[in-house]
Amino acid sequence: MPSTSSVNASEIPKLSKNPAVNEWVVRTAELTQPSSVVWCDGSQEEFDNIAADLVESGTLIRLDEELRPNSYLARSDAKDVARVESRTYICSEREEDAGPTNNWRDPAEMRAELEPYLRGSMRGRTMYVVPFAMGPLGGKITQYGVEITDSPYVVLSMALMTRSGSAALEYIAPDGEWVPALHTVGAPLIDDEGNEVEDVAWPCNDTKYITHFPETREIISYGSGYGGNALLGKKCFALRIASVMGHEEGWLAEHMVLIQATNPGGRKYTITGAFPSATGKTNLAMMRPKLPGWKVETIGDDIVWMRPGDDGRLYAINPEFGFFGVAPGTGWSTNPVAMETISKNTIFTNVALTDDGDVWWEGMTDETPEHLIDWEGNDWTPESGRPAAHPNARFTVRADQCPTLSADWDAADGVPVDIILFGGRRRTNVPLIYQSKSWEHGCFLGSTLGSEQTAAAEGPVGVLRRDPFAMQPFAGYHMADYWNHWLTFGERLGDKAPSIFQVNWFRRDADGGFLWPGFGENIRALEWATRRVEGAVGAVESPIGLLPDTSDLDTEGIDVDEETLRQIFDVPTEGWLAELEETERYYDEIGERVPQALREQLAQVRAAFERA
Ligand code: GTP
Ligand code: SPV
Ligand code: MN
Repeated sequence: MPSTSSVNASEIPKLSKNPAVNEWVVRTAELTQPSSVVWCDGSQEEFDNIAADLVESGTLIRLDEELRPNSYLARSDAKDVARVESRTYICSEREEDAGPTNNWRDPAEMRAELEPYLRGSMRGRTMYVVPFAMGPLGGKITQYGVEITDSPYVVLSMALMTRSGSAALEYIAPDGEWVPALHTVGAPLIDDEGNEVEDVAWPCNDTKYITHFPETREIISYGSGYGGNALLGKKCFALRIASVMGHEEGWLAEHMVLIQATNPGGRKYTITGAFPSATGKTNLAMMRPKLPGWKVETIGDDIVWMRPGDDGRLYAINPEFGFFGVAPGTGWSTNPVAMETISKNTIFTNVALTDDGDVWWEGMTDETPEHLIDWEGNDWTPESGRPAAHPNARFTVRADQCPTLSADWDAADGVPVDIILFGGRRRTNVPLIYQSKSWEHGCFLGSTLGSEQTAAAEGPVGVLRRDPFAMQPFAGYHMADYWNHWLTFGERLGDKAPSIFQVNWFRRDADGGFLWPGFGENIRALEWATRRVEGAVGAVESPIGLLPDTSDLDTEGIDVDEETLRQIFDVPTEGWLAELEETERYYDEIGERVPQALREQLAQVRAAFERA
């Protein structure tokens, strides 16, 4: 039974050294009217108690202890399965600062619009206060936040995904900076007339708001309990708010994977890669390289913060503490490291349940089980004609369970970057790998990144959309200013700038099959990139950039013949002229602020095709 009375403000503990944190907690409780307030300490005991309560209430199913120790399955509401970009807002003072890629609202108007939704939104529920750090505690690049949420599932997720609880709270100094992040599922257990409402396994609201206030560095999220809508340290803070911070302070917040690849000679390369949602970051982060003698170590799979160090190089950290990875397509043959990582202590959301109490999803094993309970809780057989797991089903797990985690992953001030990759899902046009001719040309490649849509957000799957730097849904300010910010690093870093490459693991043949085996074989493309960085191998000039001489690409032992290689590296003039026209239209949409340097790059590529 929910308590019908809301918490008394005078009874709320004030645990922060920072009075603004305490005041915000009290003010939020007065607004949302929960029945109790709990400050989370981040302990294992706290985690286990909340998980046990959620099992009892039916939100979590405890998986078989032998097959999947200390792990849980959650099934979301069928209308709450991914990020909702259509309901995501950047509320900057001036509309032009949000730019054409964001939904904009006036901050005062948005606050007024949200107020009636937030008022009483936590009635009958517990309000949890979760202090968290993005980055290693005490690190130079690290930022702090406090998420208030009425979702215990979110509390567990934050415990796995961030450094959270008392330890993080300690680092929020009395006058230190911190980001308030308010989250409610928008499903009070007591209605406006004071009547009790029955709880459901996955409370949420049909109305959703994911709002950001960049000037005041605030986040308010209403109505969803899923992923980036609700784990506010992730896309809301570490990308949308942090990108604004980085723009003002001279650093970069990026939707990137971060790995170290070591060659057989023992030389280690730090590689970051911007790939749109569900386009291979986790797979690259945990790659088991198929070339003999190579080793890949994991630092991050989704978000990277980078800033120039004292030695003039670009240093990168992963601000997160865990992985929220796409389950479908992750299997023993494609990504064994991920499979080991999620062998225990994992929360799965929207995957299928096996008859013996384990999880399953499309692509996990070669054989499909004969019977499952699907992600919506219904009986399922291979004849059902629908996927057993939702295409955006995910696992949530701490990074330190990853067997390939780098010893440097926690390095307070990060690791210096050698190579930056940009990659999308592209059936046509884009070769497996090519190098940019310069930093500016590399920024051009980033700005023109396109990808076929996935189930990670609303919209038609498979349709090509522009996703510059994989940041289309995540840049918290004007996209053209963001491009310009990238351009400024060329001068700042000079000859210490990382080398930039474009990659595409997803090119198809005429029958729609993938031309390139992908996954662990992608090391063959990376190997070429590292040899380019060493100056150990030449490249072939083309209108779009520096291509490998295909004889320099190691294809020994894989089923890629010369004709396939030709298709993988083909640069069709007609297809590219159409693409460039499309790019020009896209630049026009972004508007007058598009940096002249990028317009010039576009003109140069076009001129090169016309010359050819
Ligand atoms: P977010 O967490 O949404 O930001 O995405 P992500 O980029 O981390 O996505 P992830 O690595 O989980 O990729 C998801 C999908 O990409 C899965 O369906 C994989 O099977 C597929 N994938 C990853 N790498 C490759 C590859 O090299 N080739 C092919 N064909 N598919 C790949
Ligand atoms: C993405 O969509 O890029 C994700 C998943 O990484 S979410 O955290 O839900 O945004
Ligand atoms: Mn992502």
